Amino acid sequence: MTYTVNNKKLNNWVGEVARLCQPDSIYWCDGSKKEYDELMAGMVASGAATPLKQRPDCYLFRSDPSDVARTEERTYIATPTRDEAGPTNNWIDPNELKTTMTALYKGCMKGRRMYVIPFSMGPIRSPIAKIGVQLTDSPYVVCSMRIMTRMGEAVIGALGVDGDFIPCLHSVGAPLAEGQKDVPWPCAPMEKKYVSHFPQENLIWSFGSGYGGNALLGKKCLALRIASAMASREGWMAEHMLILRLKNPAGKQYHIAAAFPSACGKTNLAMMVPTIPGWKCETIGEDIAWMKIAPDGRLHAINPESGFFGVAPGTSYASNPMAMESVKKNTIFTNCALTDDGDVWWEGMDGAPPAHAIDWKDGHWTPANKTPAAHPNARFTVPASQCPVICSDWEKPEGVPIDIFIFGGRRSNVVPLVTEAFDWDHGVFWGATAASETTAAIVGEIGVLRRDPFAMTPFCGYNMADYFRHWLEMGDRLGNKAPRIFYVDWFRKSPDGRWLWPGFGENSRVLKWMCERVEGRAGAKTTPIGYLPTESDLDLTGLNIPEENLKQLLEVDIDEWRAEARSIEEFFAQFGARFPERLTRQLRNLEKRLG
Ligand code: O2Y
Ligand code: MN
Repeated sequence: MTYTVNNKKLNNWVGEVARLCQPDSIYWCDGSKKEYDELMAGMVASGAATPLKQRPDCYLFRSDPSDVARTEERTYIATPTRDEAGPTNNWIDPNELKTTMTALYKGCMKGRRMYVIPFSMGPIRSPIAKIGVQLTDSPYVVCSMRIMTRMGEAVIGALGVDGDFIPCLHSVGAPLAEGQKDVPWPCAPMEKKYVSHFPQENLIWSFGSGYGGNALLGKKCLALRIASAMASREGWMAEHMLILRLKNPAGKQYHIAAAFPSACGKTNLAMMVPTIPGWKCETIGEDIAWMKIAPDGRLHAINPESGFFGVAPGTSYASNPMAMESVKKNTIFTNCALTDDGDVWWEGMDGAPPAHAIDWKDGHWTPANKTPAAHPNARFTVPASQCPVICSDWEKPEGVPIDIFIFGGRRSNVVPLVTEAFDWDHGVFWGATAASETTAAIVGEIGVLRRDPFAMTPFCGYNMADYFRHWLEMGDRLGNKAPRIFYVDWFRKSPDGRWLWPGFGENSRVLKWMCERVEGRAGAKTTPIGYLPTESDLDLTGLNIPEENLKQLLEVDIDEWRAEARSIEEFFAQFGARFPERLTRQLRNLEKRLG
């Protein structure tokens, strides 16, 4: 160790875990570039990482084929009672779960080194930030955490002698016997994987997976599941939201936080290049927002992360030029394909596919192959600071004041391009009823409509009905300083399956309408589901879009919405007595307006 740790809770916990997991050695991470380079060099030497000739300081990793995404069915919220976790979470009694996992952790780090990673979610010492410490036996996780969080010695300084932290225990669950050769991506079989949260203790235990949200515990586990439970107890918000700053030609700034389920183009929207002349978008965050009511009475947001863990397939200069520019150096790629000239490639990248590549399973691949070269959930892990449109205030400790909330999902029908909520409660109703067609970001069936309130179903660390109540109460506290709420669907299709809206940079036209609504300048028509722009309320200058598309994008089909209301009623029923009456009232009001 190159620094001294005087925090008793931390020293005791590290000793206790070491006795249980029995690593060969313990290494305290300082967070330096030198340390990162040494760990990478070790992984290159062992065959776990491949340096990329075409991109400076970039590495490719291939995961085990069984360990490619978040595993929701192995993710648990262990509250004292099942009711506290609610119907949308997997629940196990905390004592039972600890007994099972303690047995798995026993000796699980034999033959490996245990790394201690002190990290801060949010700028170190920000009033909104929280400190975590992850113990892990994966050097890949250490390097990824260095990108995704503020990590190392500086955090130990901020923790001090008696500062508190969130303990995050992680093991890939693959001990090595004496002389046993390691595999490139060690992990445990599915039935031994656990991603466990103990919200009452602010504690995370993850076992058996080395991938993404299962293993980089600052992200989904801490910054969403544990933080959402803390936020509800402490009166703030931890949300699955991007944060962006939009500037109009006069230089006026609007801060937007938007929640979309996994793989709905959140990263693309966060870094969008507006097509409307004079408008500019700057990125603050692309996945998670932590928000507190500031002394000015407004909701201020920070991005608790310091990197992007973005989906590679589909990312191109056409869909997200800023992400493409971001990943030119200092990036970890996971499960992308390797080209013969030493670059990465994935489906949906610009240009023609390579004539030959090594696919994510380390096999030979040509365009004639039936399977994709990159896994659909292949990822890039990159410092946020490398994004060309990163906002100059993205690390402001007090955050930025939010003007607009957007909810959305991937719906090929029913939901219009954009709708403004009548008021806060109506907006919360929109958030609570959000739905999306599933994609490859999680293990499971693809293309099924799943209701995903606030895009938080996989990430809410307590009963979702209590979470809805928390949103309603935050609105009461914010009063007339509450952000305005909108709902969007960029993914509408015509009956014959064509996209109706071009999306990407053209979405700035919709954002412009929202900003003008905030200013009281743009018009709207009142419909049973909310305020909708008419064609003339949207700035469509220079956009060549068929009249028929616009008609479909901005219409409310009463019969479809009556069916939607019935489906919402069924969805709400699962929450039972804990469900807030104010949201039932919203549903009844919708039914009345639909007639
Ligand atoms: O954690 C994973 O394996 C992929 S899921 C993910 C990664 C980054 C940002 N968001 C998500 C998500 O599922 O929402
Ligand atoms: Mn996400």
